[in-house]
Amino acid sequence: MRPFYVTTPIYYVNDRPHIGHAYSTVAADVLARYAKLRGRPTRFLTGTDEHGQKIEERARELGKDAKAFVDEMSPPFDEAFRKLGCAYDDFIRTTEPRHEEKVQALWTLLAEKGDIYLGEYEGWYSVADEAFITEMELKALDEVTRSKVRKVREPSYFFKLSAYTDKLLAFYEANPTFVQPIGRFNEVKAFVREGLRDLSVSRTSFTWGVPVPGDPKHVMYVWLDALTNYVSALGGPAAPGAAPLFDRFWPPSADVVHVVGKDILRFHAIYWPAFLLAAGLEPPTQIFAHGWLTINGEKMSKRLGNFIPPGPLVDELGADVVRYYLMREVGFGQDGDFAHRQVFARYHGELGNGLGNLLARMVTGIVQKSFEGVVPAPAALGYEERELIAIAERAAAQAASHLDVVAPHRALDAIFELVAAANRYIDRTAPWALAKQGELERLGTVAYTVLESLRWLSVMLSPFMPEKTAALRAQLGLSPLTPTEALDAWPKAGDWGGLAAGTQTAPAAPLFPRFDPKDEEAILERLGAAGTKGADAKTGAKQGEQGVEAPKAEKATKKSDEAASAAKQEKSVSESSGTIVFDDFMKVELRVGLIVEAEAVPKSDKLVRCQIDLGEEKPRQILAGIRLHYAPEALVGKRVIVVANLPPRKMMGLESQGMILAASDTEHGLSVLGLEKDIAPGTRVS
Ligand code: ME8
Repeated sequence: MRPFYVTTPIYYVNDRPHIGHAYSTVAADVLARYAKLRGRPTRFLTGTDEHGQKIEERARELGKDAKAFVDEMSPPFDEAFRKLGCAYDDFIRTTEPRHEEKVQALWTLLAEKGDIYLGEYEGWYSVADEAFITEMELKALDEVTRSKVRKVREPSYFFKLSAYTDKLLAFYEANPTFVQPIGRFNEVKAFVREGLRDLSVSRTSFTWGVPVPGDPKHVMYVWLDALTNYVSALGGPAAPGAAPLFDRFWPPSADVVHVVGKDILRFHAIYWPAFLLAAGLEPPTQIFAHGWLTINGEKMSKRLGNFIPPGPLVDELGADVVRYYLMREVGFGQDGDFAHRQVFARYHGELGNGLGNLLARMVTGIVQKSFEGVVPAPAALGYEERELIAIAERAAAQAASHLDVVAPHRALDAIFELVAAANRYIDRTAPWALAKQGELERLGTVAYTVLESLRWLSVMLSPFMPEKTAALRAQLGLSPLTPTEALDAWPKAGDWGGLAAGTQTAPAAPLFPRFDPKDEEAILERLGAAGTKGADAKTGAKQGEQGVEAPKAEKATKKSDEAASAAKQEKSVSESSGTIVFDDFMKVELRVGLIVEAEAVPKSDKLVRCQIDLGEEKPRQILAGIRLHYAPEALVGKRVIVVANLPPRKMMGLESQGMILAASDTEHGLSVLGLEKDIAPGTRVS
């Protein structure tokens, strides 16, 4: 199996760790845990970026020696990430000798190649972003960042970035998924196509950095230093055979994904591959640039005092709830909002009512009472069981394919389809009634089917919630998962039945105990979020994407203004017109359906009986009052939108298992809602 290496940005130690840092690191941890589960040799790196003018100045402001300052500021990052359950293999600090040596080695390779020359830099330098910026970019900056911009004129070494314009474009062409999401890749390409200027890669006006080999008056530009961490942590650059980790986990041997925020895409997608190409090394496989988080609709800023440290959240809710929320709330790649009240909404809804109840209903409710806590053997499988197994198989296949392309939010969507389906299955098969009637054989089948679904869920959710899934497995009587290299543990079609009948379950406290509203308010109070709005004020992931041109401070500010005003607008709408919250909308399960059969219902002039493929094991029968507007045969082959979670309803003695959406007006009559593209049957509409 192909090795996998995933990294986070290394974080500047001028500040304390906050939820934005946690976001990138948790995402990388999920990817690493997933790869390990699939049996891939996996390595996961995070760390801290400790050189540069910004940090030197911060230490000076505090009256501290720079080294003493970074030694004090780096460990809290490690602690915060560990507390979030992030299981990296290495934590690199750029002040470590193992790193500094390799930065100098990379410099030497670039110099030997003839790509470095001595000149003079005259222009603007943004200390906040540690970036050389143009006059135009300067104008676009917000006030705070602009106040930290310096006019610089100093001797400087330059890297011949201009010589890499065409090489980079050719590289992008040959690697069409090098940057994700694709919209951001297009912006990178457009930027490079404009032509690149040589890049200043050393500074002489301060000393807190890695000395340039042979000319120690210069320290290296902090981004050349920082980017090198991805290889220095593997012992590279190094000749083949000299650094086993580098040989194993850097291309061409491995797939490498750098998870970064969109604010630092330019450095990763342009400078970094250019340095590597110049040094004769392969660039990473992919840069995934995720979006920007606001907090309760506001930009995180010192002024607002809303830098949310992850620690107190973890103390109150546990690491897994925070991890789950971060991965679930915002489409990975899009901007979004971290809203404290929304954490509770998801906690109570999907985790408590969805997953937690499923477990409790079965393990504590049925298995304990009717089977003395022992997993029963299933008897003959009926349609309901086969349907649930098909849903489990589909969820597993879809979740895997989403995780393969770094779409953790979509993977969770797919996985929670199984949670919902298993709960529906319980509702439909009514195990309590079976218990009452003493139908133990049938009850055994139902219990087994739910327990096995829970086992599948414990595997698929383990990258997201390692602790909770271990607790879930313990209740099922299973030991924690131990990913093994070369052994793919992801559930697949044909794996159904892995839970051994006879296993002794171990009912325990609820996985996601309920907080009553008073407790919830008390927690919010302690987290300093009592005055924040609920889910209806959330700005969500609807915001546009940002370009790569402008430095990050400007982007974040502009974005947050939009976010804040969007939040305000949404709030006033919901207060004045009784709109529903987003979660209520999501309760309606809209799906793409393909009409495979349609016939008129005898004795009815309105009803058409349709068989609609919803991606389930067999088509559903749905009755629709559309005969006056559509000839039944004209409906066959149409894709329609179906409300898929309505209770079955009888019409003219026939059961209808859903509803087709349609609109009508007097001019056109009725039209069923369709799709412009052939989206697969069963796909959720949202
Ligand atoms: O840029 N939303 O470090 P940094 C989402 N040292 N992600 C956020 C975020 C937010 N509001 N705030 C921060 C640096 N992040 C350099 C990196 S890499 C070789 C050197 C995350 O401390 C996001 O991943 O400013 C962003 O890219 C990173 O923290 C910036 O961290």
